[in-house]
Amino acid sequence: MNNRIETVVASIIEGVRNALTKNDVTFDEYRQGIKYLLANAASGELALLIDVFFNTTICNIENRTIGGSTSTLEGPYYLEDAPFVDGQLKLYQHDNGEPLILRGRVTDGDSRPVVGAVIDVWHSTPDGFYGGIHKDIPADCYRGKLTTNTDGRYHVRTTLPVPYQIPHEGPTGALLESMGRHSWRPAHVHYKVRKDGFHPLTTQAYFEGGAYVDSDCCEGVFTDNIKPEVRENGIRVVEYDFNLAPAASQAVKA
Ligand code: MBD
Ligand code: FE
Repeated sequence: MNNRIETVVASIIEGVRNALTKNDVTFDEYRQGIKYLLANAASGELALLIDVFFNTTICNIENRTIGGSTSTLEGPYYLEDAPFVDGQLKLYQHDNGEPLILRGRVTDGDSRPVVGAVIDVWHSTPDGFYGGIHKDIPADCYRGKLTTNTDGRYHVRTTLPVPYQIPHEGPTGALLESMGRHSWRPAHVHYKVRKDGFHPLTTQAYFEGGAYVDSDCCEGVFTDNIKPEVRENGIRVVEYDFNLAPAASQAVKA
């Protein structure tokens, strides 16, 4: 018997029962719901469906309990095995997206540099897909691991991501549509920052003034994540510093 599972699952069951009761859901609708979930799972979109509605909730909890920089959703397209890169993400074929530099500094709770932190960076292709997830673009494109230097700094060149429409031919898009919601996310860059002794930080950068920054279908945009449009010698730069909370604080709220 696992008490944590009992507590959380019992509470989820209660929440679902309340929703069914409140809306006088019919047996027919109940069966339709089951059919929908089975079809969604069969299509391989279950992680997407769950992330769209619930990943931000988990981030809000982390932001309340862990400290460090603001975390936001990982989404379903993180791949653990992205290659280490040196200064440049691999682009796909005739990429004529706008050049973009990502850089910044990783620090600890005392503003000291975190040296040797590993930062996974991943983002959409200039035509709105993810390497290794959609179409023909290989998994090592638009993804890579960076390591912070002796000053805690990182930098990498890539091309500007674009607003991202979550797969809308599938059951997740269909559900959003029948709810009268759109299926777009603002253009974003994902980051996952890790170093032994610290709580991992998963977050994203959004581009100030960009489409859907105010109406992300995943509700994952927090003010701290919105970065101004900065150019250096004509090239777009996103400067993003990350502050890591100690790993021990994971246990604080047990
Ligand atoms: C994404 O690219 C994403 O970042 C999230 C959170 C959900 C779906 C697709
Ligand atoms: Fe994404």
